[in-house]
Amino acid sequence: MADRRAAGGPGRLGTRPAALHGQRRHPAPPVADRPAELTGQLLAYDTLLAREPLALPDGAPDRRYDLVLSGTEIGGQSYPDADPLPVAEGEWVRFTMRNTSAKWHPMHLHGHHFQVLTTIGRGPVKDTVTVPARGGEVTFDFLATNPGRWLFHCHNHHHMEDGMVRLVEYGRR
Ligand SMILES: [Cu+2]
Repeated sequence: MADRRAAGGPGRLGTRPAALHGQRRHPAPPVADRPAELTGQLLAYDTLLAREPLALPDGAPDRRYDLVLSGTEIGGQSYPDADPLPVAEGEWVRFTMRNTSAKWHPMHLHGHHFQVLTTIGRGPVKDTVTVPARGGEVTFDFLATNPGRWLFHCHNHHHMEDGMVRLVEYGRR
């Protein structure tokens, strides 16, 4: 007979290994089950607008980078053999990323929030954005108002280890 003290009781050490070894309390649902969430609307960047958009000025960005994401490189360079992406304090900077690889890349910029440019307007404000595989393209804008040496990298850490890292670097004017 199973020892109930070992199988239950909040806060008792040793209960989880027992649950992993055959004492399942929540059996898998039937194969035909379909969670209600799957019939909902799938949100995409193009369906979201920012409640609090970045304070971007009128006109056009001061600086643009068009960056191909290859899976090991950002803009043709692979860290640590990669140049920083220079910007200047106060600039409005636009990054356009085009993913030529077969993997999705969640791209993360340290030290800033950026605003995703979408087909319906001023999209979500984020610090990480996913660029879909096989030709996916995402553009975002940020304001260079936080001088420093900031990592810009894929947040899949094995891609990061393969070199998908650049620095965004600027000082005070
Ligand atoms: Cu990646």
